[in-house]
Amino acid sequence: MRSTGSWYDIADEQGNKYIGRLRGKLKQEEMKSNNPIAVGDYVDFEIENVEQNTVLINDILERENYLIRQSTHRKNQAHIIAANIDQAMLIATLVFPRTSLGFIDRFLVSAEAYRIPTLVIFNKKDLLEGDGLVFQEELVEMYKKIGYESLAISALDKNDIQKINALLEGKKTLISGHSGVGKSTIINHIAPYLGLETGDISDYSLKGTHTTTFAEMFEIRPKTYLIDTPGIKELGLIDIEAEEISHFFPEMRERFGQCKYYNCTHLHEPDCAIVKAVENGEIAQSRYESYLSMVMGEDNRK
Ligand SMILES: Nc1nc2c(ncn2[C@@H]2O[C@H](COP(=O)(O)OP(=O)(O)O)[C@@H](O)[C@H]2O)c(=O)[nH]1
Ligand SMILES: [Mg+2]
Ligand SMILES: [Zn+2]
Repeated sequence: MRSTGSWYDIADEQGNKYIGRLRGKLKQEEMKSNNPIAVGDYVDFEIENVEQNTVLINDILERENYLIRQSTHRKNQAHIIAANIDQAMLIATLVFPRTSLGFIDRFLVSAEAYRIPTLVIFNKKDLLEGDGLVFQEELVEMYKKIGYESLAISALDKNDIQKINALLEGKKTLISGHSGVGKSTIINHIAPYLGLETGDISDYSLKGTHTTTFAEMFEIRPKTYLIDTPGIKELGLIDIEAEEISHFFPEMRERFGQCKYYNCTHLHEPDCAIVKAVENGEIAQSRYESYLSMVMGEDNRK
């Protein structure tokens, strides 16, 4: 459920809670593979001390999937954020703070690469009006057209919270998004008893980002889990070549093989099906721009 370095919070099938450590031998193997245990992992454990409720973790079961985050300092070292995730819920906002479309698309590419279905939620709808609202609605429609579940909501609206709640039912959902977009507020409305700390908008913009980087999983009702990721700014990608990036844009993937050249990069080649689709409006300009900046290796992480 949670990791705090060398100790792990563990729950069994009956909901009993333990704190555990990796068995020495396992620890060594894990160090070698640089593959630390993560929130959402299934483990095999045995009781170490009944009174103190401590256990020893014997084994980590094979993962269905996992997400990593990019290490800010060491580019080639990855940290697993969470494992065995059913879906990711990306919370974005168009104001206070503004999430860039480049960031959203980067997140979606990572999630595609790890085969994790993603919901794109635009929060703080109540702060928009007129053209802002129209633009937000266009974005929702654009992401829906590509195949992503997408909604514009306000965390202050009970009906909207109900909609989000329904999307979580029976699943293990990773909640992600920039600091200040309202993740904790949304979780608190769904599960008030968790009492997560929420930030004042001025707090995070002045002080920068949080320092906590441990993900935590909450069972909000039987079989329904939320994974909060405080301080995790972006997902990492390992081993994706520039030529592969278009495979993780579903609207480009579905046009695979339709370009004149088999190895088309969709940048400057003649008779490119992707460029044509952008020109006739079938592929959104903003998505193509995100593609370009990823292929060029630009930093569009904000
Ligand atoms: N107006 C408005 N404010 C919101 C909404 N959701 C969250 N907030 C505010 O935005 C700030 C940051 O929210 P928080 O939940 O801490 O964001 P987190 O960093 O993503 O967990 C807090 O002051 C919230 O009260 C919303 O839908 N509308
Ligand atoms: Mg928070
Ligand atoms: Zn092409």
